[in-house]
Amino acid sequence: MKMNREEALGYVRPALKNSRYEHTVRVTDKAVELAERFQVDVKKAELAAAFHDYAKYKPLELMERWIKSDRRLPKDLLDYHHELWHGPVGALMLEQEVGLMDAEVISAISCHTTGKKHMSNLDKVVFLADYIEPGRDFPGVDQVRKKAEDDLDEACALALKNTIIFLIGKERTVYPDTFHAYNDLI
Ligand code: DGI
Ligand code: FE
Ligand code: FE
Repeated sequence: MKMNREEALGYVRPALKNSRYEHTVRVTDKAVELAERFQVDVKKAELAAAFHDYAKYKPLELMERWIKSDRRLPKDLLDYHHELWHGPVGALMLEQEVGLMDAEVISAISCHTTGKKHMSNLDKVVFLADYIEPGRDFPGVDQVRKKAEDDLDEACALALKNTIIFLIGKERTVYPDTFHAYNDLI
């Protein structure tokens, strides 16, 4: 796991659309800023953020095969929206492809969409950076940005609350880990 920022971004770039790559660069910058603020390992935050959406455009059938065949991946992912798959599947793909062995980085990539119970501060930094990067513009994001200036847990709790309310408003399912993450922080 000896990759720097440029190597990691260079690795993910061909796997992403341009706009998604630009989002990834902004998440990486934001994750570094948050890691410095909240005393999280900056290099790990940078690497996890650079890689976080790596599997975003992988074919659904490929991701489905990974979920079915790797026993570390929860099978219930298949019962929920495929939008949730790219984190957990991407983390394990990267582990295999680039020998990204660091368990903390794998965890942060894995739970960046849904959160989970007992998130580490590294998990929270990547989750939050993805939510508040400057290109994001959804209702309530400025309030989360304000909280992120001084309280990592409160900022994550608010982001999770917004996501849960948004999903329920659209009558979409909410993955249980999202509730676990929320309950844990409240
Ligand atoms: O990959 P990004 O677009 O950068 O962001 P993301 O990984 O946070 O994915 C966001 C999408 O995932 C957004 O459309 C909302 C959706 N989402 C997040 N949590 C849940 C969820 N969808 C469902 N069904 N259930 C969840 O718990
Ligand atoms: Fe994502
Ligand atoms: Fe993202």
